[in-house]
Amino acid sequence: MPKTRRQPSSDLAKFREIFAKSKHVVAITGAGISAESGVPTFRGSGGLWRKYMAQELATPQAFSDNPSLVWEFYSYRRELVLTKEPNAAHKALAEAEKRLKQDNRRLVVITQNIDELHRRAGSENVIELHGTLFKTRCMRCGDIAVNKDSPICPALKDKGSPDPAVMDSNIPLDDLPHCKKAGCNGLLRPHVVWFGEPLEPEVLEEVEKELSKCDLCLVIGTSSVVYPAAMFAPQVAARGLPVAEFNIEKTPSTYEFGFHFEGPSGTTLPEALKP
Ligand code: BJW
Ligand code: ZN
Repeated sequence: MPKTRRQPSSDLAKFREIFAKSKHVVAITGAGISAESGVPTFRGSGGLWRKYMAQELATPQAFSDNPSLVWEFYSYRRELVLTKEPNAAHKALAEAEKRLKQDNRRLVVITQNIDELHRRAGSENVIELHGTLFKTRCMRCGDIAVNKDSPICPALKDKGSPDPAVMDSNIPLDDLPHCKKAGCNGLLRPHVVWFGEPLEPEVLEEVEKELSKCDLCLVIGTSSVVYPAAMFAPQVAARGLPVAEFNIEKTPSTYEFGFHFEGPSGTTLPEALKP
């Protein structure tokens, strides 16, 4: 016998009643929220993991095998994101955060995205689970530095994204980004979380704190398949709290949530969060 599934509600008026009374809102976001800004997702049509094998670009092994190839991928994405702007969904979250704050209420964004579009939209309470495209980490001294250079180094200028048919790149190691700390000169890597790497403990502690206090959770534009992020909203739902998903399609977690609003978040979210 198939398990009976409880259909989530799409009653916007009911959601808005709950939102109006909520004191502490957590919004978990993924690549889908930036899709309407022109940033590719990972798993949907046109997604990066449809074109590339994740293990060839987003693992520590991939970086140690071919740092030049991995840097091409991240340098291309840095340059792309610099040409993009936050969309109506990013702005709706930033505006709601400000509005709630005036009322001594709180909205925090927990994002899997590394594009910084939430910050550029004006959100202040942002937890970046998987790091950011615009920080580097030194493989030798561990220094983490903000880096918005465009291009990040001359050798990566106009390199484009890796060719999926070739998946090779041979920029000499010396020409890749290196640490500027006195006497170090170690190879830099993007300060992002790859598969098989743990998320930073301080980041997870912050997430835990926010989730334990929240009384409403929004899940926006994520396929909810990558852990640990995929378990955050189901944990909130399991405490009997309202969770609302905004996505163009259903996900493996949809039936655990109270609300599901189907459609592009640039349209559905501003409507749901408007004053
Ligand atoms: C729209 C829309 C529109 C489109 N409007 N919606 C437990 C069980 C099973 C596996 C694991 C487990 N625990 C750990 C694992 C392994 C692994 C994992 O989860 N694997 C799964 C794939 C099975 N996790 C890890 O390895 C993590 N590390 C970890 O857990 O460490 C533990 C450890 C402890 C101690 C020692 C060692 C390890 C790390 C995960 C890192 C993920 N990294 C990436 C790439 C790096 C950053 C980058 O380059 O960008 O992060 S992978 C990629 O997926 C990226 C994303 O942040 C992440 C999530 O993707 P997201 O955001 O959900 O995007 P999509 O494309 O999947 O979905 C888009 C959605 O939007 C879709 O639903 C669309 O429908 C929707 N959409 N347009 C609204 N307009
Ligand atoms: Zn260094």
